[in-house]
Amino acid sequence: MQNKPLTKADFSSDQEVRWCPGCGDYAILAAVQRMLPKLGIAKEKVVFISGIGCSSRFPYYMNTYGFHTIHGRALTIATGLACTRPDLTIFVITGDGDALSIGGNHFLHALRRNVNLNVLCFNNKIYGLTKGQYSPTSEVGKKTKSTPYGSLDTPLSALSLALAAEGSFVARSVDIFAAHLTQTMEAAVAHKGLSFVEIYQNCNIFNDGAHADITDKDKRDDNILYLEAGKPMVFGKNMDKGIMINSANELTVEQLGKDKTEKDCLVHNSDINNLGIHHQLAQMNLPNFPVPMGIVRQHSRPIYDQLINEQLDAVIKQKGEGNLQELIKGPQTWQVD
Ligand SMILES: Cc1ncc(C[n+]2csc(CCOP(=O)(O)OP(=O)(O)O)c2C)c(N)n1
Ligand code: SF4
Repeated sequence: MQNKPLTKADFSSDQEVRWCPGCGDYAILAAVQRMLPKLGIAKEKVVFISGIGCSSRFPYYMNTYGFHTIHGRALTIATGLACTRPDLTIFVITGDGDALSIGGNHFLHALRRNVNLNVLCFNNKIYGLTKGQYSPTSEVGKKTKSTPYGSLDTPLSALSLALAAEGSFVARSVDIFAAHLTQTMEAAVAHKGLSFVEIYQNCNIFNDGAHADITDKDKRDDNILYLEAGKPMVFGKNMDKGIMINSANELTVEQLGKDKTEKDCLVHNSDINNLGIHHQLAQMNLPNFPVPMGIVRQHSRPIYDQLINEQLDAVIKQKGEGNLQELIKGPQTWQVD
C-alpha cells in the first residue's frame, strides 16, 4: 500500500552508476526517474528489462524490478512477462546494436505482435560497451575499429523499421531534450500495445557529437521538425519553412511567404490507417529535410497479451485445464534411434 506520493528518489537505486562521465544515458535515466512518480504507478508494478550494452545497465539504477538479460533478447523475456503479468508496466531498455543487430529478429516480431511494452532504444550510432564498433545506424563512411576504411553499409532507420513491422506507437526524442523526452515517454506509457521510442543519445567516448546537427543550439531550430498531432508541419528558427506534398505524392520543403503559407503545409495526423505518409516522415533526414521529432504514429490495434490470454481462456473453457506431464508422457512423442 502506498501512503505518500513517490518521488524521483524512490525510483533511484543505491547502485553506483557506471557510465562514463558525460554519457547521454545519465540524462535519460534522470528523465525516467522524474517521470515515473508522476504516473502514479506503484514501484512494485514497474519492471525494466534490458539486453546487453552500456544502455542495458539501466535496470541496476532503477529501484524497481528488473532483468539484465542476454544480448538482443530483452524483447523475448519482456513478451513472456507481459503475457503472464498484464498488470505490470514494462519498459525494455535497448541500444541500436542490441535492438537492431543481434536483436533485429525479435524487434520485428514484438512490434508486429503489438505486445504491451514500452521500448526505449538508445541510439548512439555505435557499439559503446564493446568500445566503438559500427552499428546498424552508423552512417556510410563511418570509420570505426571494425570499419577502419569506412562503413559501406546503408544505415537502418529505426523508425522506418518499426513502421514496417506495423508498430502501433512510433516516436523519437533526444537524451538532453528533457521536457520533450518526458512528454514522449508519458504518451508511450499511456498507449496500449508496443510503444517504440528511439532516443538519440550521445556516446561522448566512442561517437561524440553523432547527433550534433540536431542538438547544437545554433543548428537545432533549422534542423528539427517537431511533429504535433493536428498541427501544420512548420519549422525553422523563424518558423518560415514548411513540409508540403507535391503532385507525385512526395514530401517537399518549402519557404513560407506570400506564395506559400502555413495553410498549404501538411497537417500531422499520427492516427491514420495508411502508413504511407508515416513512412515518408520516418525517412526524412538531413541535409534535404529536417529530422522529425515526436510521435510519428499512434494507432490502436489489438494487443498480443490480451489476445493470447483470451485464446487460452476460451480453450480451457472448451477442453479444461491441460496437464504438462501427461502431454510429455502422451502418445504424440517420437524416439530418435
Ligand atoms: C551473444 C553476444 N554477442 C556479442 C556480445 C558483445 N556485445 C556486448 S554489447 C554489444 C553491442 C552494444 O551496442 P548497443 O546495443 O548499441 O549498446 P551501447 O553499448 O551503445 O549502449 C556487443 C556486440 C555479447 N555480449 N553477446
Ligand atoms: S562508452 Fe559511450 S555509451 Fe557507453 S557509458 Fe561510455 S559514453 Fe556512454
